[in-house]
Amino acid sequence: MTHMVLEVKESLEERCNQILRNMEASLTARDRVGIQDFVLLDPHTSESAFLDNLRKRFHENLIYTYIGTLLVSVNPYKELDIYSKKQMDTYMGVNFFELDNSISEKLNTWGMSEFNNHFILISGESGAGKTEASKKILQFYAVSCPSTKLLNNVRDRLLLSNPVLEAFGNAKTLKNDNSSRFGKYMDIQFDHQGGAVGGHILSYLLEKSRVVHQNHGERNFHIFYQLVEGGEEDLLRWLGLERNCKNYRYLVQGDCAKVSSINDKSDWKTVRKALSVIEFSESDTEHLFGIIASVLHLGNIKFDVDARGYATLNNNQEMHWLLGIPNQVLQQGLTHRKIEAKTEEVTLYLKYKTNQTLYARDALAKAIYGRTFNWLVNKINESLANKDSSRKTVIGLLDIYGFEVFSVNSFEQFCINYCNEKLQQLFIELTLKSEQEEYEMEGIEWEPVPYFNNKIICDLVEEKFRGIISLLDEECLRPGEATDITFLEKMEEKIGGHPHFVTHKLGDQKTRKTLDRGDFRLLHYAGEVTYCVVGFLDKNNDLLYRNGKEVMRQSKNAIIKHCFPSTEPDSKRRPETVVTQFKSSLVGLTEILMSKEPWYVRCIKPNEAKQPGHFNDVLVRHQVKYLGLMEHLRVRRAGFAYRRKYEIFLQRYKPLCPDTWPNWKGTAAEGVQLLIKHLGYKPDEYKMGRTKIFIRHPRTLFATEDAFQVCKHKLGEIWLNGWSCN
Ligand code: AOV
Ligand code: MG
Repeated sequence: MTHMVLEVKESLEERCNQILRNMEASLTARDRVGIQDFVLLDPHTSESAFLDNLRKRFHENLIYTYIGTLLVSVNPYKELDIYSKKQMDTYMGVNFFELDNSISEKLNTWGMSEFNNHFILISGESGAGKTEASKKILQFYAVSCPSTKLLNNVRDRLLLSNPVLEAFGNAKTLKNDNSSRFGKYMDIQFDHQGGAVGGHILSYLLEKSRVVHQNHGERNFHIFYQLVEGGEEDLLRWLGLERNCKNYRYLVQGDCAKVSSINDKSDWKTVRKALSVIEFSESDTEHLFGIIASVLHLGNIKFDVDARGYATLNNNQEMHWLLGIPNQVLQQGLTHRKIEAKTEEVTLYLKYKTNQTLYARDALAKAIYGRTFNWLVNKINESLANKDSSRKTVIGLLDIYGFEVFSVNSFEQFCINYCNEKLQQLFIELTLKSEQEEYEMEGIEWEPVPYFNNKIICDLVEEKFRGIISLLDEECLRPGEATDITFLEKMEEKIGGHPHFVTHKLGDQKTRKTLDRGDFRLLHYAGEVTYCVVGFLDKNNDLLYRNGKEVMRQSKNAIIKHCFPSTEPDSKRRPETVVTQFKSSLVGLTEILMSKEPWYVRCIKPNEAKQPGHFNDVLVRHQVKYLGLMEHLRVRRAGFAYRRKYEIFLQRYKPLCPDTWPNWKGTAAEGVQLLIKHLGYKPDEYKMGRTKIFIRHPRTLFATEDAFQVCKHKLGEIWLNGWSCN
């Protein structure tokens, strides 16, 4: 046994030396290509030096740089040859100090070295590369999984769920030609051998308003254009569609149906193929495309106006048969509002004026699309469900819409930016704040690193009774009396003094920029955003009149039937508002994430022009600032890359020392002390806290882990007899 432990120790030293040699080699290359881990830069790195390093690497096509365990990624805006299967294979089983420029090497180290559940939080502003990063990560896991027929099946479904969800949930905006208009959290489930055995997707607040309205230069969701441009002749004929996006009102408001970076025809083929792999039946796809076509027809419905200004449906229309709803019912639903009678026996129908009819039509289109999207996510989840209930390791991937600022910002941007504030808050909690608090709690000497805590902005938005969400909901409860302007006035009254809130009335002293009367400005962690208050109440209420639902219940389309079930209560109570539902779903998401081990990818957008090779210093510096990267570096550099409870550390690594293996009778802390002495840890490499060991550099841990793997291999027999170290 002693002999074996000695051997392991030798291999540990050799491994440490090898890692150091590789790091030195990487240091000599640094002048040209920059350095791949900021932690290795000069201890007094300035923001300019930080930027220089990012820029150097960007121009060498080295888009990934670490800060310890955080990965910084700069969008190259061009395809790089670093994601091929061959490249990915090179990274398997190798620690990240030994390689350059790979997202997968990092993942490999992160992945399944310990049997914890992990999540990867990918953040950055719109167009910074979050969705691409999440796809690369998924691809890496898919490629690195063991291959069996069953596993390949799961792999293909996991991979192909992406183009489907992107078709229905992404759209061209002014910031990004493939902008995510919903939030996505995906769990990938692994078995003990590292095979992906299943997955599950949670989606967050789809930007439904895009179905009926797009700003100039933007598009509706990709799927509409894919169907019209790429749909097979027979299919289009059956759906009553013409091959010309310009003919559909819901597709032309942004005046940019064609986008040079997007090939709707080939994307259509990909989606078709993906749907079949995810096991959508013929009838599912028929019904699904029937709905997409119906939404387009709905947008084109014309109304006549009678002598008294009431709307009647122009009769020459052919949409009714698509959803299988009798024409009469549809007409009634779109032009009349059902009024709740107190006695229950009498039902009153009020005729709509034209603008009300248009409102009812758009509300219906949004509801149909939104509910269909949820159905789609559920359907994909059924296909990804893990059939085997044995213990799984889970890796969660979070890819949400990034922080965005347009020239006019509305309720949608408010929700998206609020969500980004929450994620920034989570990041701060888990890194800058808790990390420093932990050192204090564990009695580790520590020079505090100051940072901006955006909790003040989260509170401004979500605090009970006086936060913006509460005030908005309050106004939504006063139909007929409240307006967007009374909401604005209420904010001025209740939160006017807040340092992150400005309106026209409150004066310009805080930002010195003019504001219109209908605007309010929030000073977000990532910058100022001016929101136009128009439409906030309406979008937050998201009312679909009761008879809209009733109409849909008569549909013969199976998906619509499912989405508008007759069991859905026609609640007399008001449903929760959109933003309150969103707030609760973010609380749920935070809970999921807090139960897992976090890893971070912080994405940076190098320029606004979406061009390769352009590195805009001002833009990047701003992102480096608000993403808190310098603070993170300071904490990382002065701190410890790895920490574990003594018990867990000892349990895993005790076979590496004859004094602790197989049984150790003393306290866990004493055992760890003996163990690391035996392994030759240098005094400045670690600290012993009250309950945990803290290890400064990952390389020390990697070497220990490698030695453990060798030992595990050699001890295989004994292992099986019950002295498990896991
Ligand atoms: P986002 O997810 O962060 O924005 P994307 O991941 O969609 O941004 O990236 C925007 C575009 O940048 C992509 O469509 C690609 O053209 C390019 N790109 C990003 N990352 C890479 C990469 N690693 N390699 C090559 N091209 C890349 V948003 O969803 O709008 O917040 O909501
Ligand atoms: Mg995205």
